[in-house]
Amino acid sequence: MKSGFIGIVGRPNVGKSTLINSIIGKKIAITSNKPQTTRNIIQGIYNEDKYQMVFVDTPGIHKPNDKLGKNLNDQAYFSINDTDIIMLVVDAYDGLYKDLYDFDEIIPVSSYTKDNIRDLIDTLKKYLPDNIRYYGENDITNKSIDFLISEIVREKVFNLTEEEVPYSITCVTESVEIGKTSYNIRVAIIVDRDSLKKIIIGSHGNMIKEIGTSARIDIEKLMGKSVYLDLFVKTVKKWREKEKYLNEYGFNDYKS
Ligand SMILES: Nc1nc2c(ncn2[C@@H]2O[C@H](COP(=O)(O)OP(=O)(O)OP(=O)(O)O)[C@@H](O)[C@H]2O)c(=O)[nH]1
Ligand SMILES: [Mg+2]
Repeated sequence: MKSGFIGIVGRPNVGKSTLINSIIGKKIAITSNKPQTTRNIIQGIYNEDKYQMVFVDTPGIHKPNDKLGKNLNDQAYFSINDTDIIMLVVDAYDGLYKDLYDFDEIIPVSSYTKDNIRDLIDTLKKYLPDNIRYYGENDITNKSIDFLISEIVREKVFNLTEEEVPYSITCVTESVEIGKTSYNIRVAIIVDRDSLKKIIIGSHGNMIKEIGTSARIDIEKLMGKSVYLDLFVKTVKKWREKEKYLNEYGFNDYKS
């Protein structure tokens, strides 16, 4: 048995979360074509008979302009200190930074076509330092179902809205109830000012309907059962600056 923790780091929007999903073979981290999508440290657990690799997705390192931004960088740096192997992800279009550092390995991959993903996994096996199983062999992430649900909703907002809107919201799963044939799930979309409520709801409720429909499809895949999804929008002024909300929404979990 060999095991270890592998930190996935890099600039925003280079494909870190897409890579972790491709390695694990399931969508555990949300992705978008906008920077700063990932806001939490998310572990993806890859299992084989004799191997367990814990991949740690991190927020992209960037120049912060609010408390949340600073916190995202802190999480990324924290997880670098806490892993056995560091995998720096760069966009191949930016060129391979071979002279940047004396890397042990450089492996070109595509998360879309899965080119070289197998090679990447096999190469990493050489560097695993531990010999215990950290998680059950059927576990794929350390995050709760509630967290994964709220992230799916946030992904839809990220992909369906523009400019500052994706950055001004967060999502919280308020309840998950098991009914006879389906789950009843309530998720709050938190905005930092009332004017954004209108944008999230959209004219005649079109936007929130679209967010809800696409989120429900992904949540049903995750839960394996039909889902009734109830979304509502709530204003919490300046939640990105308030320690209380950053704690409540899980952005300070890495400190404990
Ligand atoms: N063509 C191509 N695009 C990719 C690949 N991997 C990721 N992308 C795209 O790159 C964009 C960013 O992907 P993410 O996985 O969200 O990037 P990230 O590094 O996690 O971004 P942050 O969480 O914001 O730091 C998305 O539009 C992806 O679809 C790949 O292998 N090939
Ligand atoms: Mg990401």
